[in-house]
Amino acid sequence: EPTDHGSAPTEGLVVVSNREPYSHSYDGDEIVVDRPVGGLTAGLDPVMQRAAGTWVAWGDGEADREVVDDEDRVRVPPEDPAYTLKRIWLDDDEIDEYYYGYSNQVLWPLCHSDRGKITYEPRFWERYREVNRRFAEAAVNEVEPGSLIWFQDYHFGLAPKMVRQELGDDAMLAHFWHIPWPTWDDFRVCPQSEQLLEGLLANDLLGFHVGRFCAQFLEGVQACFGDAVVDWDSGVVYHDGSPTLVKPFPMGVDAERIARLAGSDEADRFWRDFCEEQGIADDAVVAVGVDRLDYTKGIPERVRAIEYFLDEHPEYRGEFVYVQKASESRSEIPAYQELQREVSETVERVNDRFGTDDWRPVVSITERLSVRALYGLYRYADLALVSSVRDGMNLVAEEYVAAQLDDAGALVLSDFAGVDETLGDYAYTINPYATEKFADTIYRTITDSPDERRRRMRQMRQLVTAYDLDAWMDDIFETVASLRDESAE
Ligand code: GDG
Repeated sequence: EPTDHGSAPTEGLVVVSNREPYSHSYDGDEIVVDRPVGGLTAGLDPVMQRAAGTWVAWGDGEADREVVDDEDRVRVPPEDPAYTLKRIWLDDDEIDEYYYGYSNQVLWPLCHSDRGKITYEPRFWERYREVNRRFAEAAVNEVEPGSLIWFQDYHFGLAPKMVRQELGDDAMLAHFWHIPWPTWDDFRVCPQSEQLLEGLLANDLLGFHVGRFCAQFLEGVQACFGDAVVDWDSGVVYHDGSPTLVKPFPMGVDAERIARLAGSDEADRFWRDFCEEQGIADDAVVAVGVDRLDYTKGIPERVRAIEYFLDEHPEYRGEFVYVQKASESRSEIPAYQELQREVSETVERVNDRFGTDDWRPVVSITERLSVRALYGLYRYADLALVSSVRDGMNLVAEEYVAAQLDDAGALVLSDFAGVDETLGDYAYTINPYATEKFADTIYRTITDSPDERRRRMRQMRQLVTAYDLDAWMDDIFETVASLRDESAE
């Protein structure tokens, strides 16, 4: 049943994100459109359709250029146009320096408190600023009186201030930062820490997944600017202009849709075929891990824990299978190439050590799965292993829970993932670096009574269903609406 998004803007919403909600590509000579498959873009699409606003995003690829008008706009969805997609083109240098450079080799490791992975070059920063300026200008061109501009993520740390300078106090600006915010001691490593904080403080509302990230942001602002005043009860910070409300909004998933698709025939079929192809026995204990291949996800740590588990519990050799669905990501960046090597070497070692003619402890899949296939994998896996060393939220944990139609599975969860704040009381908690305890927890999860596992899963399913993606968006839009009311008083 669709929610009505009571406080969602009904006109003039402008969304700014790096990825686009619809992308066009060539299928032979024909141009086809790929639509949003999941997560935020899919969830926001119906809101945008009702708000009839504009989505500003990076247009990637040749076919994307073919379908736009002379202002680089295209109306979407194609079959029943309801809103405007405004595409921003990035040339090779911009992709290299703004996207792979500042966004993913400075801000990403910085915000995940991994300073050893930061590669900083002055040209990255220059380009990040230029690209932020281009997106900001595009957003400014799209606003109508009363518009809300909603920025997504760390690609746009500067754009809010640029927009504010153009539009003044009348504009309503909100930003959701999807990754962690580190302590000030970690953040001040960044040569542009001050400019970034000022960029973000131009927002009326700044959202993070959990309270800890909000507190760390506010502490940073206080440490950086002598004149900043933080009201810790409300989360409002005053610095150089209008106030910013900093508030946690733990992101949810479309739990109802996931459950529906996890129960589909395609999901069943995928699972049956998959087990047959991979030689996974009917009564095997199957654990699953689903990630982008990213060094924040704790993948080598996870495989080492599995190795330790098989060392300690030889009775599970031949019985336990770990299915790793890891998709290649940001492969242009050396740290990611390094990780790919480390993961495949670790997997190979474990498979060589324990594997037999008819059993492989680790089954790796790298190709992208359809959502139905993915939800089938979630549904039938006995446990999910989420072992991030840092993670803004981690939607995989929530998706796994949403797909547990029989409440039979168990979630092994790192308490370094933001989602631990939501599900931590009922998940089996681990520290990904504590290999022995991680292995122990896998054992405990498998050997706990089915009743205990069910009890935990039922609680988690309730949480994930109650605070789903729609609830998350409503929460943000309601907060914006209340800020509007306040400023009108
Ligand atoms: C960032 C933050 C935060 C993966 N493989 C396939 C596939 N996926 C989908 C999953 C899930 C998504 O990718 C991954 O989301 P995560 O939340 O786990 O991680 P990040 O990509 O790092 O996202 C994170 C998130 O933003 C939202 O704010 O939670 O902390 O790092 O939805 O299902 N989907 C399909 N096939 C695959 O093979 N269809």
